[in-house]
Amino acid sequence: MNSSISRRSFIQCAAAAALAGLASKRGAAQTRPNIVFIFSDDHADHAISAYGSKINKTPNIDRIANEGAIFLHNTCCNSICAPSRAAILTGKHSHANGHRTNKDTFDGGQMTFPKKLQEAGYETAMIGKWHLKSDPTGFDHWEVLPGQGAYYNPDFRTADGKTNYEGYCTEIVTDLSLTWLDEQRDESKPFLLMCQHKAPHRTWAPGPKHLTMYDDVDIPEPDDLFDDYKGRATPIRDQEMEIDRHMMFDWDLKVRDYDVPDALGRNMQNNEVKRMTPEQLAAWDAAYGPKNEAFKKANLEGDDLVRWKYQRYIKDYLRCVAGVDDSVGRILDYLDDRGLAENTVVIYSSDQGCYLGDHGFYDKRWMYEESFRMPLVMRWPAQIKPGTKVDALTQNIDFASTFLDMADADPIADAQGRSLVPVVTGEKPDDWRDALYYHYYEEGVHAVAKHEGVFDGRYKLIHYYEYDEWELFDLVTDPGEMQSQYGNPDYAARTVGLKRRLAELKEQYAVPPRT
Ligand code: SGN
Ligand code: CA
Repeated sequence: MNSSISRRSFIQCAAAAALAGLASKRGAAQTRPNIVFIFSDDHADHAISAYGSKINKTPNIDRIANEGAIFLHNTCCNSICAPSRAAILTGKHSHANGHRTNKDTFDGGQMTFPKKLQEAGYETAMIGKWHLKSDPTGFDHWEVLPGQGAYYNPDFRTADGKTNYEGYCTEIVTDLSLTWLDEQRDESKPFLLMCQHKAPHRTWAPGPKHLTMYDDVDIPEPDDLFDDYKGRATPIRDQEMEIDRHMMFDWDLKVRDYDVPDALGRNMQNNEVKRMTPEQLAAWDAAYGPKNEAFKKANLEGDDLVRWKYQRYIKDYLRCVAGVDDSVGRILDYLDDRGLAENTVVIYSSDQGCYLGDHGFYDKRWMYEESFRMPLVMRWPAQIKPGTKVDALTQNIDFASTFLDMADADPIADAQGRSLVPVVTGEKPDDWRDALYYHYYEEGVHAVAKHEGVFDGRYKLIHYYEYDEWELFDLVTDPGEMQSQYGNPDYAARTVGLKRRLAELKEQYAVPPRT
């Protein structure tokens, strides 16, 4: 592919940006902002230094937070990929947009924020991981990975068919995004660019530039890497997402030719390795080969083996994150170079959080903090004061209303989320929500029980309704959610109150009764 971005003069672009801004309801002098929404897959906020990560640095994502706002209590309504993306596009909970699990197909006929932006005169593009099965709607331009997509030499789907690019996915998605910004968009219009990375999703395959990053350090372990799953309801003991028991040596941990199955009897061959060019494979083997030999010689067992698996997992995950952070830097630099930074909102987020050894897990799905929380940082020079910290309870269903508000476009009439613009510009409405609703519906891979729940900023009540079991956590006294207080008489009144709040939220959002 052509990764060299042709350069237009600063003056030409600045003039186009000025023309693009029509007089808005926000004030005649102000132009409608461009929106660059950078999104990744499974990037937990505790792997972002702006959120206080103890394990890595993300200087470019931090730049957005420092020059704009960081949301401290942003969450997803359903901690799984496609449902989170559908909630973002529609501004609605999963039951209302029809996308409850990764197995569903997105109804692209329904109203979404990109469609509303188009109606308002925006040029829209979607590049990277889409994962909603149906073709994207509401975009003037789209190039998406089929399904989960591949890290190495990925295929893309476009309106004209399939294409393939040689290289590393995060870099290719960035190149395609910059090419659209620089050469393909209609410069007479304000724009929405959705730049959506596959990284750092399983199987956490780092790019050539980061294969040996962290080789000489030990990454700190979470306190609950060896969680015994006591003090919680039954489902946490029945899951299949433990680093110890449910990671495959070849597929997940990149130890080739090591014939030891996981606790489920599996040891599949890593699919990325099969896609690589000889040069890519040589670089990969040069990076992993000696480390794998040392691992085999060490004959690790028990906790030492778990610790080794954690290090291999977290380093690969963080190497993928480093690629995403580099991409953010390239996009910020591009906006600076072209004089577009001032009138462009830049947002960074990810479809859900992820367990980074927390509770001994990888993956997501639970309402427990590490995958319930979604990172959200936002820079908008004209409206957001640098260093803004948002305490309000916010959720992915708020994104659509937020983007439409920023653009002064019509809202989605029946959206269930609310614009974050007042919240982030310091005028939090008095009637801002005091509790969040959550509902996870999927069955199958990783064996996480269906559950719904409510979180009020301190207390979290979770109902595993197919088990008819509950958990109640006080995040102030038990931030790690290690000891459920459900059934503890000291929490009886609190439990009644939270159950009532859960019922009210279900009524407010018109959650259909379970059949
Ligand atoms: C794949 C992964 C799972 C992951 C789901 C959903 N396996 O099936 O570990 O939970 O995707 O992830 S993999 O080894 O094939 O990657 S999601 O983010 O798309 O919802
Ligand atoms: Ca995901």
